[in-house]
Amino acid sequence: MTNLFTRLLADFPGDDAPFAVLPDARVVTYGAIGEMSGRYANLLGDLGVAQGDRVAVQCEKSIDMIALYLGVVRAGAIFLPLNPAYTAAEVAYFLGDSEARLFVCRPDTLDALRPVAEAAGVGVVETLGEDGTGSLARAAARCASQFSTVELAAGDLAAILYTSGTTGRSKGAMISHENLASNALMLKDYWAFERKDALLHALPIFHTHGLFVATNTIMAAGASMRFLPRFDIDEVIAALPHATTMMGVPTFYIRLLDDPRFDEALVRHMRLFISGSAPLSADVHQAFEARTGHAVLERYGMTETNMNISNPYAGRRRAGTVGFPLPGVGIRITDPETHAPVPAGAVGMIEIQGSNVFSGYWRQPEKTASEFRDGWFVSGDLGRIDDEGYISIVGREKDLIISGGYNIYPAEIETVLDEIAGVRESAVIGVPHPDLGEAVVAVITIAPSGDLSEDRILSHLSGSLARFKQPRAIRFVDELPRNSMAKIQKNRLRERFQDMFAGASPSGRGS
Ligand code: MLC
Ligand code: AMP
Repeated sequence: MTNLFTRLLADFPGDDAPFAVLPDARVVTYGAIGEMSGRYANLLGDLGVAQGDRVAVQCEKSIDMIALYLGVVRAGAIFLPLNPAYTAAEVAYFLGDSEARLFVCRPDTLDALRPVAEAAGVGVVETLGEDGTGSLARAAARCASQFSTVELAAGDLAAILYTSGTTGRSKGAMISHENLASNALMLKDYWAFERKDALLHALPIFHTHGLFVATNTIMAAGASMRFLPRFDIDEVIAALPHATTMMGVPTFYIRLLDDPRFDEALVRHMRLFISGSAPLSADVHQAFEARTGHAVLERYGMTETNMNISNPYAGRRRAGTVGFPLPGVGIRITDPETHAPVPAGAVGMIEIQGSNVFSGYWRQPEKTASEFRDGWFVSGDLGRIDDEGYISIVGREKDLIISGGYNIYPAEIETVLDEIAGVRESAVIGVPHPDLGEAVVAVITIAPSGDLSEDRILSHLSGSLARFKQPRAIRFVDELPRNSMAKIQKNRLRERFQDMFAGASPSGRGS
């Protein structure tokens, strides 16, 4: 019984139990999602997708996309979700690198993406719309709903999620059935999810948080979700009275606090608010508790490891900390150079071990080897354990920006900037932003003869990089600060530009 699907549903709540309540009030039961996933699993076989084949999906959030995810898992194929914001150039890389067998895109992007998929060698291209339309959904409707879930070995892969890197190309994190099943079953108990819980689900489902932490944990508990297409403040406020729990990135909580309708009465009935994917500031944590009486439960995870550290459900949830190692997860804090454990209370590299930790990066053995030390995964995050055992994330050794819960690697943006004629040098930094936590800013030096404007640079980037990675501002400087080793001192740039978004209100979010 190693298939993730079977393990998540080991304590099956019954065919009639609600699984998801959709925005139009339609209720999808556990029986219905089981049948939908069975149809997709049968269809995959008809399309020639075999066990271990990659199924890349770039679609809007929908219940059919969840059913497709479960169908892929049941068939023993590998689910590879892609952010709908990715450009054709970005998709081309993911399809080629993963050697996907099937690519599913939105009906309205088919014309643009079919040639991209064909050039990448993908054999089959189908479509799936957010309203359950598209060639894949039509074909699935003609398939049998009964499917015998494939038995697998624990290490077999369920998903590949691409994460960018500090250098070079994006890496596909290989995530197994065991990684996901062990984490979801543990989280269900640790966060006390029960059948009667209803999770307000406004996260995207192409990432760890919305797909694995939210959806898998709900299935493991036999609970249900209020399934919203995205975080829209009006829809979230309308859905809160029907939910018992919510999971979100810090931007969700910042936006809720910025809305006067969000008050104690609206959420008095709620059991739990969970935050992760980016740091929740102690200020936001305290403001939330003052407004609602609820202490947000902050936890820490990664694509490569799922969830690692969490504040307690029953004990004190400490603002500015991520809590304790989760059951079955080993955490050690080490010297970044020597990897020897640091003295108690000192800051060091967070290293992780456990059945939640991925097996490596798709076809990048050297990269995999360089991120593991003696069987411990080196997170790139810096942390400290206090004398009560609470862990704080105090910084990152990796050059990474987290904007609204999305990871953005400066190196990727700098590479595209440096290709622009007239750009001499670039340094991309994260600057504090009241809505997104951090916003991307590019600091540039241009050639003496160059007459590059901010608009020209941004329009060049728009063809290559997803919108969320594009800088919110460009700053031109004569010289980039460097240390004695000639390395750009990004900390000095961050200091110089740290107040540039200080005046913007959370709801005035674009700028
Ligand atoms: C959207 N935009 C962003 C952005 N999201 N820009 C920077 N960072 C982001 N996160 C762009 C839009 O394309 C738009 O472009 C402009 O910003 C304004 O959009 P918006 O309407 O304000 O954004 P919105 O659609 O409301 O989205 C913001 C958000 C969303 C925070 C609700 O990004 C979101 O749901 N984030 C969650 C990400 C997540 O799930 N991360 C988990 C990763 S897993 P334009 O063209 O209009 O200017 C992980 C592991 C773990 O990290 O531990 O969980
Ligand atoms: P991702 O690669 O998208 O999975 O993002 C993982 C990264 O998000 C981690 O390595 C951390 O840097 C960051 N992260 C996740 N949760 C938290 C948190 N609660 N506090 C601070 N950083 C976090």
